[in-house]
Amino acid sequence: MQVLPKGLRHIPNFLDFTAQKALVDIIRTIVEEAPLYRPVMPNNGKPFSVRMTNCGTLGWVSDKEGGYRYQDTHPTTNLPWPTIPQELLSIWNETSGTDYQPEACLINFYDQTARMGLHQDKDESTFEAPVVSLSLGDTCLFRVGQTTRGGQTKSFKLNSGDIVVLSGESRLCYHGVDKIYPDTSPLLKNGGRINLTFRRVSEVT
Ligand code: MD3
Ligand code: FE
Repeated sequence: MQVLPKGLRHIPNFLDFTAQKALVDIIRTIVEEAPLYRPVMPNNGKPFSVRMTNCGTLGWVSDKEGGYRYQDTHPTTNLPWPTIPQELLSIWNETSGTDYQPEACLINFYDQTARMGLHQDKDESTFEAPVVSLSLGDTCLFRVGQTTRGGQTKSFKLNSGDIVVLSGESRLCYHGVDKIYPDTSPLLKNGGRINLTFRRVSEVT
């Protein structure tokens, strides 16, 4: 009986506190150029509890009219997304096991009450490439299930500095964030959690 999907790799404490601090400064400069905004659900327009922005040639967005998709500009500034800084590309290069680069880095910001329901990441044109995730700030309770809704799920905590690499079968598994544990990390002045997900969107040729 296998609960954790094949291909999921959790690397606790990949970054030490000093390296985490440096990345938070880098993320701050990205957010100055591409401010966090609150996406809404397709169809019903219900706002996400998570605020988001992106860097890369493509960024993930959601709105009522256009639905979930990738686009090359920020939805409120209409400017191209900032490029992915080398310090972030290095994380992909050290953990993804690929020799190509990600196109999108989605930056999710969770305040202490934010959550993300169980979903699959299926808006990319390729599922061959892995997804790499980095957690910063407060600890969360993360849940991963199977490739079909309603399958068995397993929960575990993701701490600041942890990496998760999703490749192979795990790439299309349902997953979500059930809760943030307030005040579990001193990294972010006002608390909360940042998650970066690096993604390949278009096919690798
Ligand atoms: C497991 N973000 O942005 S990242 C998302 O912590 C998203 O913000 C969560 O799910 C967060 O879409 C989880 C880790 C992650 C990313 C993709 C996965 C886990 C995954 C794809 C398949 C299975
Ligand atoms: Fe996801």
